[in-house]
Amino acid sequence: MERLTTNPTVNAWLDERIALLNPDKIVWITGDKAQLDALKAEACETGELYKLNEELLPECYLHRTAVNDVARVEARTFICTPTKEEAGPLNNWMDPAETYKMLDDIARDSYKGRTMYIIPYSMGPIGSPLAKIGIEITDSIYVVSNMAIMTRVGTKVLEALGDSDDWVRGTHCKCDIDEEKRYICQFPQDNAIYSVNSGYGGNVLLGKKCFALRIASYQAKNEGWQAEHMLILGLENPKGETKYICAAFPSACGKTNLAMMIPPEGYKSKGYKVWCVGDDISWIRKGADGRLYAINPENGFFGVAPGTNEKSNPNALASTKKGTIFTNVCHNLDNNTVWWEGLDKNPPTNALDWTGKPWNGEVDTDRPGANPNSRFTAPAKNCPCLSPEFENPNGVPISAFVFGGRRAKLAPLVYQSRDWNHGVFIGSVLSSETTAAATGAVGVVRRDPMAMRPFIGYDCGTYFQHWLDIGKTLDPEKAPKIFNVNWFRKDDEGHFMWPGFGDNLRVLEWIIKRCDGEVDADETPIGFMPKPEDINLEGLEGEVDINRLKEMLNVDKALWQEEAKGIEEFYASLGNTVPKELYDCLETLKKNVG
Ligand code: OXD
Ligand code: MN
Repeated sequence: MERLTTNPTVNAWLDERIALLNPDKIVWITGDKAQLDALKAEACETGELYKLNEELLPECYLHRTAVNDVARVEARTFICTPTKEEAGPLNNWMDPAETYKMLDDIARDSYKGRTMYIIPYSMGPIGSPLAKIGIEITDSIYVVSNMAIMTRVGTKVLEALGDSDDWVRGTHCKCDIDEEKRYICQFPQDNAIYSVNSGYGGNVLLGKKCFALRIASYQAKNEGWQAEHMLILGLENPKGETKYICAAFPSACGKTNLAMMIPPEGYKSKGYKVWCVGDDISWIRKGADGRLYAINPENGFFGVAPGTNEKSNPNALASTKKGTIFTNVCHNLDNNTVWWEGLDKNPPTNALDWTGKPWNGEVDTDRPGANPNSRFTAPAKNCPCLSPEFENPNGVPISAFVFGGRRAKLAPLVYQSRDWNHGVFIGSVLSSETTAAATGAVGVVRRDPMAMRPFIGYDCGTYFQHWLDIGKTLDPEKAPKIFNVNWFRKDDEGHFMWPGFGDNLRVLEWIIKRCDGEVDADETPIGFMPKPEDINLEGLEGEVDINRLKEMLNVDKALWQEEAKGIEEFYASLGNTVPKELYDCLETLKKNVG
């Protein structure tokens, strides 16, 4: 075999994998555009990809996954640590030795008659002190093409790796897309990921959730940094000063929309700008000046298509206009473009639905044109508000961490933690009420600590301890301030009280003012809250007035007593690794709202 590196650990691993998987052909992904284009052309011949209208959507493709393979599968995702305790109560666990054997038995000879693609990739700008390298092998051109958008791939990555052993081994085998034999396994101690019987994004683009969150969170604990499920945005004021915020939200809370939001008119005309550094994942480390710096380890957006439109997120929509791969959206046959629910009010009448069956545009919820979890994989460089700091190898300095979820009645529009440990407490009990978008009952509170529930690669209580430990290394003056937001509060009639989208900037502005010590706050039983007159409501006349805002900032003690009970139960379910400091915060909360 031709080799693109002399790295002995890479070559030994590849030799072992090749002997097991038995490919007909081996192709190293070099990162050259010509190679990637040729592969996509090949995939178009087999039907794996479909080339879209070159004038309207240049260099864009459509892919359909198997109908049984349209989302991440948490039930089939495993953390394989030597002991079950290391994986903790929130993860599925299997024994590493037994799991390797089982997966090898499933994957053996599965590349026969196929090509093995070797993808060297960097999470983060190549050579950045915050970046890390992985190698994924796959038998799917769809995976190669997506990885080439979502990460930095190719020969340059191998040059940066040199002879180092610090890289993540990723094996992906499509096999037969058999649900019963689908496994997404992480081996944190071995820097290894093994994914079989899926061809869907989150399960097979191994740099994303598998590496950048599950494996990286484990590495981060051992190496003194943080891998978080957080967007990064920069808020530039009219003086040209930019402050950066990292924010974590569970699914279906509008994270990509917040990361790319357009300031409301009054702000825009004054010169405020929002810059997107990342929409999903942050890798965070202390810099030489004692502040925390974050990079986005990704190089593209793997966004949910339905609901993305000119109003909800024009920047995301613009990002999909070139060099994008669409997965499981509706195919408009009249002009060979794509459509999804919520794009506009004109569904195509001559179309194929996401499964490839004829579809006539009848908006019938039983048979949508696009799968509700259909996606776009779009290059970050397409984003009109991409931060000029996107490629900065040292990352951006973080002023604030923001946690948020959907709580119809409980959480106020915004509040600030009393200190770092209290902020960790707030993140640790992050919760969201289920929406109709997910299966199961609507309105049920799901605890999703730091929005990391399916992504912590080790024990949850130990992860909380790591957050507390990071705090101990920071000068409180330099540590990011920690906040909670709730864009989804409802009034007694069930109407959302806050307009959301671009108007969320009004809340971010208050957050930055708090970080800069420019504004006072009221101390309440749950933390610091804005004085209502300090949230700018100019331009919201007729939508939100000061009385409505006061309602949104109300803390209902009876509801918080219930919440404290829920937190107590949640902590109890996590076992004895939940740090004492967090129980102390819970006691304070109980006392304050009792
Ligand atoms: C995602 C997710 O796809 O968090 O980003 O599920
Ligand atoms: Mn995510």
